[in-house]
Amino acid sequence: MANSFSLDGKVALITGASYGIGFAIATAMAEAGATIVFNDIKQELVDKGLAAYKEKGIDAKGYVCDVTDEDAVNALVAQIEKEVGVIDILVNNAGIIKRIPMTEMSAKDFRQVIDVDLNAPFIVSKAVIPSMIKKGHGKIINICSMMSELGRETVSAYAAAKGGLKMLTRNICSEYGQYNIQCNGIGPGYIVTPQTAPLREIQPDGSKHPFDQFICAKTPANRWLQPEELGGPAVFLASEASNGVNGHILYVDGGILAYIGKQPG
Ligand code: NAP
Ligand code: GCO
Repeated sequence: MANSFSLDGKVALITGASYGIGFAIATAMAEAGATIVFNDIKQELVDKGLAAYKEKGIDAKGYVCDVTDEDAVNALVAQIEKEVGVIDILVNNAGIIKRIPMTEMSAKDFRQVIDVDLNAPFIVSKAVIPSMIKKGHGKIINICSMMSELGRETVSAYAAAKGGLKMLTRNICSEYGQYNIQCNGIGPGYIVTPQTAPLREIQPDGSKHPFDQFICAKTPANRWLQPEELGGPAVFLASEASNGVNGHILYVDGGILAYIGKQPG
């Protein structure tokens, strides 16, 4: 049984994986045997990532690439195929958020979030699928969100993108399942990373940020999750153990979506 979770001999590309969730997923995949390739938008982030992987004893390859740039992505995938091998596992992890009330948000900002969080997973998936078809298998994991299901104030673009990403996941499954490609999503709950740091800032009086308290009250586990808690679910969805799972969003949220929330008082 343990062998079906092995990623031995597999090449995994994790986008935007210098730190945070992408780094934790890549680390878990390396521990399961995969060769790790990642990209980030700036050289300094790639360098930071390479140093962090090295510290963990992982021989990762890092590249600078903006995932919204189709020509750059096609060149990256060709370079990886030449230097490392055909990509067996793609994790569309790179993402951005802009927390702005919708009526104050410019269309330019809205488009930028959609570009990184939705158009880019389309661009990168499109670039890797032809070789996956030729090789006879492939795994694509899209990093979705609570906002693939729920809305909240200030995140209209992010929610629209992550909701769209859930449906892109189901469509890739529908269109390419016949080629033994499984495309699934992971919907992280509230995870301790720099992206969510502003929501956890200690207040001037030393108390917890109201949003921090709100999330704990909404989570049966009563806490934020750590990036490492996404490692096991990601390895499962990248491995043969999940060959029958396709078009599914696996929410790793400490139970948020199952819970009405703690009653006040
Ligand atoms: P993050 O700050 O979103 O990390 C994403 C990485 O992608 C960063 O290194 C970022 O670079 C990079 N990136 C941004 N735009 C890019 C582009 N155009 N091309 C290439 N790389 C780009 O941190 P995270 O919290 O680990 O989030 C990872 C993923 O999980 C995102 O998709 C996020 O939406 C999703 N997620 C996060 C949470 C959470 O609670 N943290 C929950 C659910 C889902 P910069 O540092 O320069 O921006
Ligand atoms: C926010 C958060 C979320 C999380 C995550 C939830 O402002 O509500 O940033 O959107 O990052 O995606 O799953």
